Amino acid sequence: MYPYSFMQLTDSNTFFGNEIVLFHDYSLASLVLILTAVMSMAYIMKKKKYVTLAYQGSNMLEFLWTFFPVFILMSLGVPSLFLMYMMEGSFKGDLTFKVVGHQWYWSYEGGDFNDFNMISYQVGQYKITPGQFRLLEVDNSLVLPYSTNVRMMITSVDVIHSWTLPSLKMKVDAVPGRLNTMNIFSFKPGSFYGQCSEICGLYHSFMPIHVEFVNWETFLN
Ligand SMILES: [Cu+2]
Repeated sequence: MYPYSFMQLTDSNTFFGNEIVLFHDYSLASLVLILTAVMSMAYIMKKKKYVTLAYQGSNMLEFLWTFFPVFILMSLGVPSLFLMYMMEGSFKGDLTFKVVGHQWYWSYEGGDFNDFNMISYQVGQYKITPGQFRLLEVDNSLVLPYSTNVRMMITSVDVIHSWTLPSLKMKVDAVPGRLNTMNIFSFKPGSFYGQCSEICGLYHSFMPIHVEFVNWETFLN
């Protein structure tokens, strides 16, 4: 039996992540509202034939069923675009890291630390120790400072992968020949897991992502 919270999105650890969760809830509420309205109107029209006759040639009805859908679409579109530009903002972060997708592992390079170069493989399911997560643990996890703007540049060297961290509400396609940018800002220290989210071949399920957020002092020492 799962706790009730498992049915919802994971708790987010970024400011825009909270906005995304709110936007998701708002969209879902709008959908339920529309579905209820349309279904009940269909039901009423089927039951009472005179309703359709009473509104024939009604300008007010024409106006309303043009105005409300436009209003709903605007209320979905504006926050959606706003969130998209907020997440992909290309301002320079305090730190920059490069993430490279490979078949089937991730490698990380730190632009601000010339010699930082690391390969992150999954820990096989027969090698994990008690307390570790099956299929999610990696040998070298990426350590980042929390409460800091970190700019991640994501690319791939073979096929399309996707670098994803659900609790940071982050999902960026790693496309060969292209450098995609996204900012990370975690307001909490912690250990976050993710998985490649673009079907990339035989071992697609076995290239997990593990990011640990620590404070600056721990990060530098
Ligand atoms: Cu992949």
